[in-house]
Amino acid sequence: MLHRLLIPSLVLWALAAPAQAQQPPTVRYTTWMVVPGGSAIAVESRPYGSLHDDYTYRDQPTWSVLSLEGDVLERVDGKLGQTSTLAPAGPDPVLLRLQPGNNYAVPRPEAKQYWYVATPEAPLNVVRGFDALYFWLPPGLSAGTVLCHAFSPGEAGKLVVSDLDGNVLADLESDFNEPEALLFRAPSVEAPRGHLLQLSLLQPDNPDWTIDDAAVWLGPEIPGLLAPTAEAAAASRAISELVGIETDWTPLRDFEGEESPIMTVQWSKLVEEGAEPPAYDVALSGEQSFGGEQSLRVQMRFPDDYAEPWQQLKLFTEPLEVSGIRKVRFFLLGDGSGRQMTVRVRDAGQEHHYVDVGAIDWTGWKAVVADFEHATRTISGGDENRQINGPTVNMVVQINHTRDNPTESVLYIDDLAVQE
Ligand SMILES: [Ca+2]
Ligand SMILES: [Ca+2]
Ligand SMILES: [Ca+2]
Repeated sequence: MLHRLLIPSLVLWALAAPAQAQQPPTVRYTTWMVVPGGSAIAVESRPYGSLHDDYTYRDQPTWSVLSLEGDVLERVDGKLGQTSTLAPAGPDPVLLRLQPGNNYAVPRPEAKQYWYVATPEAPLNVVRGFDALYFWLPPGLSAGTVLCHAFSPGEAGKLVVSDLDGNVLADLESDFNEPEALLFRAPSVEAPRGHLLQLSLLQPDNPDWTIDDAAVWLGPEIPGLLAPTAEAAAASRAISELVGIETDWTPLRDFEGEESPIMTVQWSKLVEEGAEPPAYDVALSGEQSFGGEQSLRVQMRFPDDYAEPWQQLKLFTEPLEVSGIRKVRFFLLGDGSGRQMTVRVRDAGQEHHYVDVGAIDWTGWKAVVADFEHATRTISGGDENRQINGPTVNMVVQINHTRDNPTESVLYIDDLAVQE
């Protein structure tokens, strides 16, 4: 998992800005933080019985300091109910891995700025929620998602995203027995450096529910860092770069207006004569959107007696002006159909680059990222220089159908962006 979080690079950064007084969150299981080197971190171990006097866990609490390359620099076996102090040497930022197991930990860094990691791979495992943590929504995103999973029945929560003036952008109260995403729209004010937003996880209003254990993470489109202050959230960009989270996306198409950027729609396989062809309908739609008011609606429907073992729907964009492409990202409203998807780029030299982006095994909006730099990719034809060359490329979204998949899917695509 470390490799997904980290990239080897070390940079110094200045510490500034005062912290706000706030009770720090209580964490459980395994939770990661990024903290500045050269300042101490007090980690308090709390037994499970401090909140629940009906049970005792003997789990050994363990606190580790790791370099951003993933090397363990310090490891402390804590004592249940006692506070340990970690003292990473400065000045480079380090990762803190807190493993209280089934018991609890309350970390208190001495530094003014620090960050809780809250990614799909490494969520913040928090106990009884938190009033306010802050995050940075990078420029170019008109919306984002926050996810929560409180797997125990009866345990629930209320997620609230607000701006720094306390205006609520979106909220969601749920039992979160399965992971659920809260979709929020960015404030409409111009923000060339991105938005700073506040996240709360609160006691639900439903009197039958209580808040206890919950995993919280930011959608993959947002650097997965939650900070104790807005000032620290403003420094998330630099930290994101240190831990290998990309933030520089160039928006290409938002699927607003009248003209669809999809130029051609095709099935991969021809249908035998006399057989009923599968149907598709691909058009801009106001039914759903990730950003703005519209998205691309993609419907595909197969006859019940469809005999082919597989088929593939291919959506070709119009020429897109880019100098090159390292990554492609778009948002997809999934239907849980399990259909496999591939993103292809045909570059200006007629070279085809393919990356499989996995199965649509989710519902709701989620970022889909095709990494043409690092992921396993197939390249064929064209100028054979194995690079995606501009000045224009065509992108192709390829959606598979096999006999295991349902006979109908309705998907929505929005906010196509690239890293050049
Ligand atoms: Ca629950
Ligand atoms: Ca849109
Ligand atoms: Ca090429």
